[in-house]
Amino acid sequence: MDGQSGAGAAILRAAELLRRAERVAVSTGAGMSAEAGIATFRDRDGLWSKFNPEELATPQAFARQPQRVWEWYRARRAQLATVEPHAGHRVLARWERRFHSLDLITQNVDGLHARAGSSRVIELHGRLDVALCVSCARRVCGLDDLGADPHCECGARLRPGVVWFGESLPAGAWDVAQDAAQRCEVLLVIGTSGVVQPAASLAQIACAHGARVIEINPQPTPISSLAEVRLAGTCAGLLGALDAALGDRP
Ligand code: BJW
Ligand code: ZN
Repeated sequence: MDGQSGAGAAILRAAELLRRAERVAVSTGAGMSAEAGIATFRDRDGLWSKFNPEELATPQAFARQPQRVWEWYRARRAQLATVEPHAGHRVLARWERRFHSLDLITQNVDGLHARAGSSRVIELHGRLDVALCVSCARRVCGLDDLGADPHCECGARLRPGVVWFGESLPAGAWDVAQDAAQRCEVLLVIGTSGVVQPAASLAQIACAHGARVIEINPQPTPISSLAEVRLAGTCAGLLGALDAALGDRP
């Protein structure tokens, strides 16, 4: 079954919830970028099936083996230069003009939402195209190859500008995301396995504040039980179908 077939009634229900909403929040995970060609983490062929997160995505791993960690991030940064946002990213970018307010929250580090034209993206886990000095406040932006063990002008080591396990989220990002979840009437959760905190808790927060939750994911997740509408399929096609079902405003 492709992303759209069999989902007609659910799409109409989701479109109805969205049509009545003024304040919408969207929370995306790695599944959002899968159709752009970027691997997810926890799917059968995902990154964590080939790599051990404890050896690559913790501050302890970086302290132990900075060159090994940078090798992995260099490969992912190089891949990022070869991919493009897909139609689903562009639908979400257009929706900034459709709703009174649209808060787009992502766990993704690939910057594809911004590249598709979304102007305000709350990035909870940082960005692959940023490197940070571990000592001073310097940020090095862009996808240039920084070498095997890059260092800052101040002499300290640079690290990937992403959030590893056990680290806090970027200053302010979690507060803004939490606020968006509390204020929205509809939360659309797309392509996340819903196991990484605190991002996964956005659905509970939204529900507790009276929002309706719509989930787009080919697989059920811990968030599914909170979803009033579950669109079981892939996001590029389903977001296109949802956009078409919404029609022209109003
Ligand atoms: C499709 C699709 C298609 C496929 N269309 N869908 C117990 C012990 C130790 C620690 C903890 C603990 N309990 C909680 C913690 C904390 C920890 C945590 O949650 N761990 C759990 C895993 C156990 N969290 C943290 O440490 C976080 N920090 C923290 O909590 O600080 C304290 C704090 C508290 C409160 C407020 C503020 C701070 C930090 C988490 C950092 C996560 N980092 C990573 C790596 C980023 C860098 C990098 O990319 O290298 O972030 S891990 C990885 O997982 C990445 C992702 O953003 C994140 C989430 O993954 P996501 O997006 O859900 O992807 P997948 O692969 O899991 O799922 C993809 C989904 O898409 C699947 O469901 C598919 O079905 C679907 N899909 N194709 C739609 N086409
Ligand atoms: Zn520095």
